[in-house]
Amino acid sequence: MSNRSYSFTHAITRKPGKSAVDGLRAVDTGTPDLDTFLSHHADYIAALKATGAVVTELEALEDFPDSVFVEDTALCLQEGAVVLRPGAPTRLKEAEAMAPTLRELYDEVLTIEGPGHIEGGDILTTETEILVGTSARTDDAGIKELAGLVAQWGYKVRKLNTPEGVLHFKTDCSLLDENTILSTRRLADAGCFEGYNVILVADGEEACANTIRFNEKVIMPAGFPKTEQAVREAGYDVVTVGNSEAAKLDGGMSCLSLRFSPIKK
Ligand code: CIR
Repeated sequence: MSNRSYSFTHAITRKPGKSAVDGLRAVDTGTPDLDTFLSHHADYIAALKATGAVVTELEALEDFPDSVFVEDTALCLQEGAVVLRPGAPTRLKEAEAMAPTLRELYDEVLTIEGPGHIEGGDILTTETEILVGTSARTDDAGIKELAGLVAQWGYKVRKLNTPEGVLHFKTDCSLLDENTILSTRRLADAGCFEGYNVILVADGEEACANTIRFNEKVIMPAGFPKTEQAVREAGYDVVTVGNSEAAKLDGGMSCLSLRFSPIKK
């Protein structure tokens, strides 16, 4: 069975900078501690590498407090990458800063030119389709432009709604395998995962719905024992990584990397 949606040879990460303390957040739950953030970030990279991935580790960009959350800057597929257009004004130019790295790794790099906006946190690539949630950061025009670009590589884009008050579509869901999605109840109840198996995160553990499947591992944030157990019991090989500091900035496991296997000509 093909599994291009979670088998990856490469990842890109970016170190959190000192300016991360000024990162965007919906609710202030305290200032992230940079040393702890750096230590969690190193654990995260080690978890990616342990699956066999080559990780491009970029230096911090102090001008962009949220630039550790590289996922929002690009959509990485096998055939090429698309530089996105973040809807948060303070993050718009982060995408441009990622483009040279993508050009080193891919033959083809396309760009969302606007006027629409789209962030990677709103995009869930499954084996058969690309699901994109509209949100405060991602609008219809951004989704339409993305759909037009990726059609040339044979991808279908399906537009959905991110639940009200939720930052990104993938704040509430993750891909576990070809047919299985980990989701919060509120997102699954919206009916967007028909045809997929859904594993629900435990009530009260919604903050771990943002998890990643990376090769043979499911990388989950630490501290969500009921959901971790459910995912293990479903047969997945789980590794947990501390996420307390990224969580203060509404960030989780997917936000911290771009994951892909570029096809080089
Ligand atoms: C932001 O608000 O943009 C960052 N503080 C968090 C971004 C999280 N990214 C993601 O879910 N893909």
